[in-house]
Amino acid sequence: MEKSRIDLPIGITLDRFIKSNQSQYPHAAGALSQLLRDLALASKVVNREINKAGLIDIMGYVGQMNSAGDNQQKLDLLANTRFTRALSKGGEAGGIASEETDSFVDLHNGGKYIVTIDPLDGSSNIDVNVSVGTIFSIYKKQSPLDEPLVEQDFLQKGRLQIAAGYILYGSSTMFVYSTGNGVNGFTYESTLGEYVLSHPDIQFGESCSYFSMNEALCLDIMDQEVLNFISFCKEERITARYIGSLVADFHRNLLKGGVFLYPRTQKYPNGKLRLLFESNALAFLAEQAGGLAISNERPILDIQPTSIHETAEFYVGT
Ligand code: AFP
Repeated sequence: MEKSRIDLPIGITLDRFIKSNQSQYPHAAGALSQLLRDLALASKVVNREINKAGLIDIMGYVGQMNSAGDNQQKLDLLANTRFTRALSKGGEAGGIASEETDSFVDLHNGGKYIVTIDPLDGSSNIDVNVSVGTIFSIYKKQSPLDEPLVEQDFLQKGRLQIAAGYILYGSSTMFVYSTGNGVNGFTYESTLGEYVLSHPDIQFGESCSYFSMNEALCLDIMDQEVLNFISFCKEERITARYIGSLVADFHRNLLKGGVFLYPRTQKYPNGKLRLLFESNALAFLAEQAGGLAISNERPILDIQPTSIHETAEFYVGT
């Protein structure tokens, strides 16, 4: 059955929005809602840490113990710890696969959802105060709930995502997500400590204002069609914009209209970006926002993953 899009006022908090969404499903027990709230909560903690990043060297924190007795960690590891902790304490995620770890974690709680997450994407940009992001996907566990998680539980087509989203830590911090019922964006209001709806029902602009790729790769690109497309963009005087932080590049293109490319190259013959941690979530949002996401000439959401850290070429946008 087609789910109707709910009409809620700008400024409503993420919590209330999630609750109203849930009320559309009379049989929902609230597990997905709680999971989304856990992700939002962890993102607020990560946001606080990222905002302190410039002070870390000045304050001499690196390599020292903090007041809680923990060793200070690199921010991407810290983000991984924060999200993992929030999800395991929340109790709704049965397991997590993170870009930061080799294998998945079974939380042994019988939870019916699993989460794949890139806790801090674009982290090489942190030192220079450029936007970074968190990317997440939520799936239903495929194996019986009373059995331990198996790798196969994570190797699901992107099409099976129940929800997906990202947090952009930029000039403002945003939580953008979809449960398959349109894409909504919430901006963090730090004095309230709340995300509030600022970008309801986001749709890709019809015109392509930007193309985004690392042009230094041009000599290594393996597909002539991609080179032809880049030439076409230049002939059409489409503006090039590339941050090197996938969430930030995707977000700009989503709001303004544009295309992001990470093609196959000599160095990355299968593309660089990870299917489970980066591309699938953004592809889900792109399709929900009226855009396209393809890899190897087919929708990326239809790829059957064969390993957790698998990569794929990625073209997404208007
Ligand atoms: P880092 O997390 O190592 O900074 O990588 C970021 C990223 O995964 C993605 O956010 C960018 O779009 C892409 O890599 C940039 O890759 P290039 O440096 O090869 O352009």
